Amino acid sequence: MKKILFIFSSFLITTLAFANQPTDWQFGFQKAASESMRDIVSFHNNLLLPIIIAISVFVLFLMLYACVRFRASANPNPSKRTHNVTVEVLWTLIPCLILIVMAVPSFKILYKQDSIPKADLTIKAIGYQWYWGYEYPDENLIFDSYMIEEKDLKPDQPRLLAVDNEVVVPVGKVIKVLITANDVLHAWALPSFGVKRDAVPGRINETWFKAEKVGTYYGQCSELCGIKHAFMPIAVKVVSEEKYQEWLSEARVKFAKEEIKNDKLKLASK
Ligand SMILES: [Cu+2]
Repeated sequence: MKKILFIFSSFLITTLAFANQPTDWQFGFQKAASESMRDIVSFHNNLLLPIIIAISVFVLFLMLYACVRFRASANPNPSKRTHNVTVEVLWTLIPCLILIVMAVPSFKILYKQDSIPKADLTIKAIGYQWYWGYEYPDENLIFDSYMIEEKDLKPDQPRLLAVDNEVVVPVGKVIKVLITANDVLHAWALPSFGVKRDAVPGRINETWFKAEKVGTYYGQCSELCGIKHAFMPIAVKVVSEEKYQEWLSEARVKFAKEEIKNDKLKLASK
């Protein structure tokens, strides 16, 4: 009993402390950090779960009822009936209705995610075997983002998720993400933002998110892409506008895509 209580309490505590990455004993989704993910979670919790539970309970009841009511000892001469029009119409119509009830809100969420509002910042994510490369096209930035090996982890860095160069974005801004790949299929996915898009060589996919809370959010490549598929995590650091500007002025020097002129360099480092 003590063990169960311990597991339960540690589950609660870790869930609260690290809401934006997978946790031990996690049950369900990671905590939502964008409107899009909140939509997904409420669709799942308020509509899908009740339907799933109701169907499971109903089927279980039918099976138990059939086992007891039509057991061999109670039915020495089994019925030879093969068709029942009413039942057949019902078991076709009711599942159709259930699917329609599920499809309407599901498509609403899909279309909402698909229509990208006016972007405040555009980022390009490029999948490589096996790491992610990022570009900030409007800021002349380009950098690679590699997973930190287990032996090099700092105490607050999560294993298999922490990277050397995180994507830094300002909080409360619409971030448009252009996603592509250089070699094979990858997928850029961030559960807390409800974002997942395939990275396809020769094609640019796009998605967007608006992070509502400051913090570091982790995701992973979600398309089986090769031997080190599990070792190309995605880390997005959401910061305040001032912190973002600070980072930007450092990054303009550190990650400059094209050579910057001296006066620009001076400006950037100010
Ligand atoms: Cu990949």
